[in-house]
Amino acid sequence: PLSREELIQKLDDALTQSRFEHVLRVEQMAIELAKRNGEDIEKASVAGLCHDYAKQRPDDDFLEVIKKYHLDDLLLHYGNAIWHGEVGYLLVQDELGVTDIDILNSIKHHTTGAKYMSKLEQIVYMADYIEMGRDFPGVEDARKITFNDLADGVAYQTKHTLEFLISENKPVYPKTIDTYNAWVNGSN
Ligand code: DGI
Ligand code: FE
Ligand code: FE
Ligand code: FE
Repeated sequence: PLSREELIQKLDDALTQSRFEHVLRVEQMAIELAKRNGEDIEKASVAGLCHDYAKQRPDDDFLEVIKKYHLDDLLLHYGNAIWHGEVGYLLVQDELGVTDIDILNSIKHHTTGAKYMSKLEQIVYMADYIEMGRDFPGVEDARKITFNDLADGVAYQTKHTLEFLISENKPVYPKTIDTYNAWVNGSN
């Protein structure tokens, strides 16, 4: 596997400066949440660093991976916002040599969440939302809630993201609804 230094170099090459700085902050927040929740620090570091690796790739790169791996045609109705995680984790696997399935799932699910999320998946989903560079109304509440209880943080983000998508008339990916039903409504 690549060392942290080698990973950092690849990410610096793949991302804009501001996106690169975001992934470094997500790494720091993922490590903080891992410490608070008894999760593996090294895995949190790698997952935090790699979560947005594919964010700046052209659409054609994702379409190629969708074809190569025979992924669900449903993906074709969405775009980069969904692809960079849901498809991008395969680029992290193939290009960065990450093999740990928990890390790969954390990257896959970092935008939409999922019905079932491991501790590490929850950590990356939340670290992306509350990293110290984020400043949206409610981010302080989100940090407080997440530091107190990771699953409560997942519910908070999921509810607010769904409200945001609806208010903007954006298409909601089915997995985002699954996450809502499992983590917010709880009756799934
Ligand atoms: O990559 P980041 O900007 O760090 O953050 P992200 O990957 O969590 O989210 C990227 C965007 O994706 C964000 O504006 C919210 C949006 N998003 C989340 N769920 C859905 C979605 N967009 C659509 N269209 N559908 C979804 O279900
Ligand atoms: Fe992302
Ligand atoms: Fe996110
Ligand atoms: Fe991100």
